Amino acid sequence: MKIWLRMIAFAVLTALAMVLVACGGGGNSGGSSGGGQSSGPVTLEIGSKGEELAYDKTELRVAAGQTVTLRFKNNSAVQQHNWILVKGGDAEAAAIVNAGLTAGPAANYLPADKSNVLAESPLANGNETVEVTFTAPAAGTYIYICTVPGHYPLMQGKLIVTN
Ligand SMILES: [Cu+2]
Repeated sequence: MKIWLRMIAFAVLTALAMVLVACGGGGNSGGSSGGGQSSGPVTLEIGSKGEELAYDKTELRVAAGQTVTLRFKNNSAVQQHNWILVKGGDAEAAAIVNAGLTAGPAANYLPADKSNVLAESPLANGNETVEVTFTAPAAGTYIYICTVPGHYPLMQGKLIVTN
């Protein structure tokens, strides 16, 4: 009987140890993704450059398919800004800005047709921080812009998406 009890106790302890190791291992691998295609979610921080019509970062990098949370801090006290990721180039960006002008602030200065808008932050008031989470598009170079009237083309940057 004692041998049986010992064997059961040993089995239970072994099972517990394996569970603990599995949990610890999972946590470790999650924290140390070494790049490549299996990149985990990422948070990018960007702000506006004081009272200038500019972002404080004009280049951001992510991996295709990566879940991206972009946190945008409006560092201006008086200006409104947003962060809009455009599908296309300067022509598409200008078209979005022009349509957004008519749409107004309630529509985040964006057209109703958002086929060329890949991601949009809410409109950030002075000293406000806003966020947007999106899936990084296919590899390539994309532009991000602010659609508040008069801010584009000054206020823009490049999002470089790698494989
Ligand atoms: Cu702006």
